Amino acid sequence: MTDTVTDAVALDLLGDILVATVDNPPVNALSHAVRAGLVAAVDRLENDGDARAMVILCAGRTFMAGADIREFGKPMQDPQLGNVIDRLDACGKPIVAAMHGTALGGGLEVALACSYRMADPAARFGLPEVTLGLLPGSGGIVRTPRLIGVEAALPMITEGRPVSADHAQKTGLIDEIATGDLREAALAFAARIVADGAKLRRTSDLPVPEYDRALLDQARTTLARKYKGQNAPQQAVDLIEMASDTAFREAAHKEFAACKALVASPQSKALRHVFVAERAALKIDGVPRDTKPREVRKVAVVGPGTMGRGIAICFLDAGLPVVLIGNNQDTLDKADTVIRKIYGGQVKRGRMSEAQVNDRMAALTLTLDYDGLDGVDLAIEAVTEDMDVKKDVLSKLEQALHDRAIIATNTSFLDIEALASSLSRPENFAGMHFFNPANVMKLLENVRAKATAPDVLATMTAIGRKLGKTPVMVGRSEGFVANRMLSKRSREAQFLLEDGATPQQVDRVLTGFGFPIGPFALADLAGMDIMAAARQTRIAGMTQRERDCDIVDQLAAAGRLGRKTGSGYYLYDEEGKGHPDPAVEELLAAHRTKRGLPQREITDQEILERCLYAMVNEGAHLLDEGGAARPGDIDVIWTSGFGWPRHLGGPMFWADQIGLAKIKDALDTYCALVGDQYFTPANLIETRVAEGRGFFD
Ligand code: 3H9
Repeated sequence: MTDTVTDAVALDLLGDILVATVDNPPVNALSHAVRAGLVAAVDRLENDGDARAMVILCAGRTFMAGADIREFGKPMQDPQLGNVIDRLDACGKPIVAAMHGTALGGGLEVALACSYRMADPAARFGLPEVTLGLLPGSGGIVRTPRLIGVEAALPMITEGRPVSADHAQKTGLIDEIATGDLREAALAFAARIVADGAKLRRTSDLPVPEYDRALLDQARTTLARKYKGQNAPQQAVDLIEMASDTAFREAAHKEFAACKALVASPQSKALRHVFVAERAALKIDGVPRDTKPREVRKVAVVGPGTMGRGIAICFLDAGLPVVLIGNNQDTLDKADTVIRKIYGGQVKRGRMSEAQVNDRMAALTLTLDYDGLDGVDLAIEAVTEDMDVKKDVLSKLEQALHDRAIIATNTSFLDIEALASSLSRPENFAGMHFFNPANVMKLLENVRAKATAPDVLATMTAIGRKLGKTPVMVGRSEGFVANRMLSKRSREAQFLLEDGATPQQVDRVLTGFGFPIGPFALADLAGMDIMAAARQTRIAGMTQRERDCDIVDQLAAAGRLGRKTGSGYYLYDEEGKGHPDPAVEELLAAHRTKRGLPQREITDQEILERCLYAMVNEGAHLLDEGGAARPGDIDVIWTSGFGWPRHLGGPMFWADQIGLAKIKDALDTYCALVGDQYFTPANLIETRVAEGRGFFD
């Protein structure tokens, strides 16, 4: 008979095996009802003379995926996860964890405290707490090295890297991989344990196996580079070291104390914010959650240039056939060569086999016309940024495709409504703004137009996920979200040079903040010719000062095209390392003299505030205009696509931590210093400050 001990845990006694089934959708997080239910299950196992062993398994799509993130920051109701784990560990009868889906964080810690672990062949196991700025706080750090050794435990704990069932069995993290039905296999496994004398196996009784201590310092160095500025990975290494030198109980207390302290840390709050914001970004206003996406079986991409080729690769990699349409044979031939070269690189790096490349190339059709579009359910145009050219392509696509096929534009700055107006089925139309290189960049800005049908919006989000991207739905606005905010940072970086800063000072401040690369080193990487051309496309909309601030053009004219010519904002040595160049100082000094701009001492604080507050203010303008739906969406865009450090939560979250009142004061100061047209606070900032609120209150 099933005994429901809490809303989330049910018990069944099958012969002499007690089965505890956790059912807490969507991911069986260890919320209060689960914790209380597991304690009740251990009580029953200990007190029921008929029960000789227990199996813990989960209903639904996964084993427990960790502590309930929504409970963090609130007073945690007893029993705490640590108490649950202690009860499992101390139980006098064996317990088998039977895992499927993803056993993560606290979920894996539950399993580690059981005597035996078995899993479905497709299950994955991980301790992703560091990705939330936390540490496994309920035994993950003290038990994993005891079970599998420090070397295998390090990447799991310090980087949150999940492992497969095969890997887990090889290292000893799990005992057995189930064949057939997991529940049946777990019951048979438990019956064998009982027949064998119901022996207990406590991970807490094991010693940490000997290991090479140099591994710890190597990990510290690698993690400092990979997770620059993040505290949790470094602390994880310290705690692994502590756990190998400290008695189990004391080590477990220290582990919990460290995790608890991190829950309250600004970095963890920021990382948890991004986790939640990424999921919220998938929910689109006006699109009910049960909206069925349209089926996409085949894709067409128009324009075999850099963007079109990258977009085609994205779909081929996701297993969809692609028709790539060009307007002359040369560009198609070039596309074929470049795509093969990109795949060749993957083969060289061991990421793909020749057979996979052949399959993908066989799924690619290169064509000069729109005739072969039968069965195409989604077409993306990636032709020149010219309204008339794009309109022409869109209407050709509309004629060639079936009535429910989705047509998307990859425009970066043209008006989405003007493009929609050229179509007779605008409900099928939207934007899909990929970033270069499209096959690498995670961010995908999907753009909704007024008439886009809800199931088209749902399809674009679903497709984004299928491509392994982070899709964020944005609205009509000039330049959309990422580029538009970036352009404000770039503007200020340029103005700061005019006012007296050096490229290296600006880059140092922004990389010190946490960006992987500064704007000027990035420009040198992209190429000054490309930067100058991009500037020309925007020049009509620029203010007089922006037009006059033509440093990019001057560098390009001087042949300083960046890394590729050995000089740009920096001078590059033979190893490709950039150095400050007196010639750039001279060019800047001459520019200031010509423009009559006095050079002044610029502080690091001014650089940071002008570059980043300008972005925050633009984000607020975008929210005012409906260009972005939520401040969290902007944070997802910037953390997934443009190098904003994840542990600082994105520009809007960061702004709230500083306080909007302080930001508004600074914006007012820069209105006086730089100009009202650049720094007038957005309405949203004004109203939120007046109400004493932040973006997220
Ligand atoms: C921890 O365990 C600390 C302990 O060591 C110590 C404590 C003292 N809690 O991602 P999805 C929700 S820290 C609450 O779209 P998928 C999620 O918000 C935790 N809710 O699905 C979403 O809700 P909604 C360590 C959670 O199939 C829904 O579930 N664990 C949690 O693509 C579906 O999520 C982790 O860090 C949670 N822990 O991926 C695991 N997890 O539908 C974090 C998810 O309302 N989770 N939700 O938007 C994941 O990595 C993925 O969610 C998972 C499923 C792989 C499980």
